[in-house]
Amino acid sequence: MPKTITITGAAGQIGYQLAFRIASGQLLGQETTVNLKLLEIKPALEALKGVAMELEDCAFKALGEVTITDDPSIAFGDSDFAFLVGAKPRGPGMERSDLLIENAQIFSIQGKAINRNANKNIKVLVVGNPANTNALIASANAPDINPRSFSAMMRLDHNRAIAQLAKKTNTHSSQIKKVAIWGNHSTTQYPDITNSLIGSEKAKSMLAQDWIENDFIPRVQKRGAEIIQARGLSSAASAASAAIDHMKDWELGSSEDDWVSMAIPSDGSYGISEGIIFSYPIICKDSKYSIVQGLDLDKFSLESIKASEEELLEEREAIKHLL
Ligand code: NAX
Repeated sequence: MPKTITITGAAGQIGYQLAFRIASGQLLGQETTVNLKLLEIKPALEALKGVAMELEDCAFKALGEVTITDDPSIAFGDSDFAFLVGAKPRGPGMERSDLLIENAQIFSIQGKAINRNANKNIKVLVVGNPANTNALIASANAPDINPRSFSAMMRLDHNRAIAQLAKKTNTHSSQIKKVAIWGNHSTTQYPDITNSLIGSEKAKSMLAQDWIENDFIPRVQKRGAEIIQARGLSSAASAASAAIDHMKDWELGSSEDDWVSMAIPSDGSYGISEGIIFSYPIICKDSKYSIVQGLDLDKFSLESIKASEEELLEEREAIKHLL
């Protein structure tokens, strides 16, 4: 059965990476035909046409039809998987609260379009920032779709944490397991290695607490800014790669001996307010996710997690008229 995959902001940096990787079979494999529905705003439609032409020129085996549009109801028509990447960037003099409100409008329109037009079992990944609260808005505007279908991307933060641990311990990233990112995709996120393993050893026993608190955690939290500083542009290929990791694991299952990090609607686990889109350690199986339960959280972890929860509650308050 062919699958319909929507990408919003498809002419942007991340969209340009994502579309080709999905079309080449890196999400659902070579044997599943994917029909891409690419959404952009009107001024970017010409550029999007160029993206569609390049997709055609790749002659990918797994690619079916490509639709380009600026109409959300067309873009989300029969959608099985949606990557909500397009968002308004923070302009000069814009406060974080202005950014929230500007983007809130976009995600409320897209939530309604998903509700009316998508497959009822759709899986939605919000990448566009502020991703967690945008996912909340989209979900609230799609009352006929299970809220568990909406998630926000923390996988880039998760992968960044793994990469930093591998570098520090001179190991390969494949040897690092059970990293968790808790909270919001912002600098309040809590990269947690309390239960992480490097090979068969506890990461905590190999690393100084001072390095964890004063080097590792802030580095992961601020890695996005470090990339902008170096590249002059924000992370794009790594973000698209993380988006594929997120959706692929959700659909096909994550490794049995490992966790991933996904921001999903809180069910109250670990005392987090219900409903906010909060990142937890997650296991995916049978096309569903579940929160890893029963972890001990020390005082430092609890305080860090609470700070990120507070921020998400403030964000929810700022856009409550759209919920
Ligand atoms: P770009 O500015 O290159 O692309 C965004 C695209 O979205 C543009 O082509 C724009 O025309 C389009 N767009 C804007 N409003 C739209 C709408 N209403 N409907 C459809 N398309 C619309 O940004 P890019 O570097 O691709 O980043 C996209 C988003 O990802 C940003 O919000 C960015 O902050 C966010 N990120 C989130 C990450 C995460 O881990 N959650 C990491 C990477 C990235 O920074």
